[in-house]
Amino acid sequence: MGNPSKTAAPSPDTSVLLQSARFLTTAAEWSQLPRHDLPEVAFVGRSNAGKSSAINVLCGQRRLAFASKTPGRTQHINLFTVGMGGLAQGVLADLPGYGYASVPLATKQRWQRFIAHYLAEREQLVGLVLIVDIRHGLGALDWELLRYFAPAGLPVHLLLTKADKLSRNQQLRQAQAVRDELQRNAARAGLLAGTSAQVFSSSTRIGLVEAAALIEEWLANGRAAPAPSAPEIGDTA
Ligand SMILES: Nc1nc2c(ncn2[C@@H]2O[C@H](COP(=O)(O)OP(=O)(O)OP(=O)(O)O)[C@@H](O)[C@H]2O)c(=O)[nH]1
Ligand SMILES: [Mg+2]
Repeated sequence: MGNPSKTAAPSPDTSVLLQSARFLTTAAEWSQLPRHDLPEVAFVGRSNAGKSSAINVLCGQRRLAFASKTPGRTQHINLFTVGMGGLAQGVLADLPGYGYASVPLATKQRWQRFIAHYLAEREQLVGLVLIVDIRHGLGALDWELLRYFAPAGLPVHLLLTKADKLSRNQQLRQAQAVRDELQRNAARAGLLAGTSAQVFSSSTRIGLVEAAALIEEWLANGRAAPAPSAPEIGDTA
């Protein structure tokens, strides 16, 4: 399997803002996270789901986030700034993946605490991008993470990635199944600020334009007051 990040050249089909992404810093624990007052969007998902590859392709850069065949590669929260004309306008955060069996238990528990703390307490967050392998759908650990995040009262967007592994019909079927699952379970998990899901591939760039536009919109709108509205299911296929 090729590394899609190696083929992702800068491209006009992603947003100009995201293309300006630059490495900011890396944090192994809460105290190392930079303080800033910019809107921040976090990328989370199971180990090896394709988070770093998605960040690379969304930012039109080959090696911004470190993508790897070795699961558990991203062991810190890596942060990137985006902004035009030298002015930082937002931050993207690449989180360590969860669910990788071969990580020692103590390490796993440390990451888990860090991720949970980050999701619940990071004031700069404006939205969460959850990366899910379209072939597997949402798993128990994804739902656990969503429950940690729910009190933040912020929107969640799912990138159903590695869609290049499925036929178009299978992609649409899987996307519908995941949207149905979100509709059934989001409110029970406490997610009241909106959930949406779309088909995506870092290899073939399926869904790139829609995903980049949504993230850019989140960054542009900044931190909104938590929405008291009923859950709403997007259908950006
Ligand atoms: N075919 C295909 N492979 C992909 C896609 N996205 C990622 N991959 C591959 O999946 C593997 C993991 O990708 P990463 O982006 O490193 O995944 P990650 O979620 O950041 O992984 P950790 O940081 O270890 O949690 C790599 O071998 C990638 O080349 C995709 O859209 N299609
Ligand atoms: Mg990674």
